[in-house]
Amino acid sequence: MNISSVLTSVLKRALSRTKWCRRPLPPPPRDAQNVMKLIIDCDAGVDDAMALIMALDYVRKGKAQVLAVTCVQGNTGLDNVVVNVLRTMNAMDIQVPVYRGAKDPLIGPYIRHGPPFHGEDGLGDAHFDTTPDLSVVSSEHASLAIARLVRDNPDEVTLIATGPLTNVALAIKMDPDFTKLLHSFYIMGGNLNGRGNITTCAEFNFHNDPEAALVTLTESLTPPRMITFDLCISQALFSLDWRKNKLGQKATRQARFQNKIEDTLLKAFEKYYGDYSMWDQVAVAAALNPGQVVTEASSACASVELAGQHTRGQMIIESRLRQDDRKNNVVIVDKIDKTALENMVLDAFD
Ligand SMILES: [Ca+2]
Repeated sequence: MNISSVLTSVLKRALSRTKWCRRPLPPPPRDAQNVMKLIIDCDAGVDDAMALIMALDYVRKGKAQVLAVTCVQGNTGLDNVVVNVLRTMNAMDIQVPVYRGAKDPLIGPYIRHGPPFHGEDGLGDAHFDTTPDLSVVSSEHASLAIARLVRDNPDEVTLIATGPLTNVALAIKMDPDFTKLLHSFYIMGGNLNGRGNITTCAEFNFHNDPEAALVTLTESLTPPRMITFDLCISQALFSLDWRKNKLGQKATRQARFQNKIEDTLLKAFEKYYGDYSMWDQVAVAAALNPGQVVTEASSACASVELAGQHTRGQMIIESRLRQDDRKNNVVIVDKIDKTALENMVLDAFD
């Protein structure tokens, strides 16, 4: 094979993932009152907290209704996640329904891999004098609630998953058809090029529960829109100076809360990344405002490695050309408008 044919082959391969869709994603539907309906499945988590504040900002502005925040193990254990979600809502002084979900991945117990990036408690081990009122948490399991709420609001709900996909996969296994009734579905998780952040080859959310990620990607009847690790560390980077001296100078209650829980994490950003990266915030921004935030997206056929010694949890994209039976099952968000993301973050902390 000469150089020219090699280049042609590489180019064709690169285009093979992108030929189905290269346009901004359409805005979510709004009801007669112009309110979009959200379910947020999260493992809060410092970036989940900021993402939740962004969604609640849309609630206080009357632009969104959060039908449920469903909690899953991940950045920390389930009990901490529930408390962290309640603390975040208290910081915004907005209460929405909260549900407990899976305390373990589908297979095997909850295991902490490496030092906890978000602190032992998931919110940077910041000290709080009060404990949220846990009696407000619903007795219904998160997975049941996800399927029920989507069925109660057909074609209206945007599901945003910013943690391991355990709750979502359980919901799919119990009620596969509910995913057909989603308006849209966003996932922060997975990677494109075998570069990981929890292992060499895997992104944290997928590595935490690879079986759940596989079920979700291959069995959801609404293709999820993927906010990958690759996207976040290449296009959602802000300087630490911006984080500390622009966002960090906001004086609202939610801004003081975020500064407090992120204090330790910022030191980790300085040490490991050199910049401030957003992850879950990108998924929520894209879901709330896809017309502005998402500037390029492409359909792809994705799976998840379950067995690899080094690659368990890695997202796999089928890119061979001669795969006529390939079924695209995800939409990869390729490019975002960083300014739109920045403005949404800054607005949420006003
Ligand atoms: Ca998360």
